[in-house]
Amino acid sequence: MKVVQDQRWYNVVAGLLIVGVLAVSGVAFYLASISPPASGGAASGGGPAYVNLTIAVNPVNGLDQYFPANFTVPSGVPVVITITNYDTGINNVTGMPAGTSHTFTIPKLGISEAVPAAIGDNVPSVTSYTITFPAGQYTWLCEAPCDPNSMAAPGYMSGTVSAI
Ligand SMILES: [Cu+2]
Repeated sequence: MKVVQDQRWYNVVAGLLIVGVLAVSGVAFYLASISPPASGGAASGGGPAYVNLTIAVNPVNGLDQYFPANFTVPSGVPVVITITNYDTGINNVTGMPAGTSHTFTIPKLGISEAVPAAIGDNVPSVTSYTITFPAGQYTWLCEAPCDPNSMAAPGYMSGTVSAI
């Protein structure tokens, strides 16, 4: 009888440990997803460079935000910009496909790319675009009417790309 009780106790402890590990790894995944590298690595030999941007809700103030909004890329080589979007909101943008959530627009280069809405809660859309930047500073912005407060605050739905 006592042995059976002990076994149950061990099962409960093992279950709690598993739940704890899952919770910790879930938080770690979330933090990793909202903290991508600040810039892509410059490729040697003129190959592509890579930048990862994440659109998510700012955990402090609840605003939609690009992470990071300001970043540096190598100039004169293709830069693969991958945008992971956790926002399920759809915003109608003239000239963009249905289901567009945000845009990544660089007026100076005449570039405007659609970012599709997330597929579901915690199931992001992932979209990549390749852009070659001449050396210089470029303002980017989101043209979707996604959140007036985000759009009014630099660093949320607008920022600067420095191509060096
Ligand atoms: Cu936006």
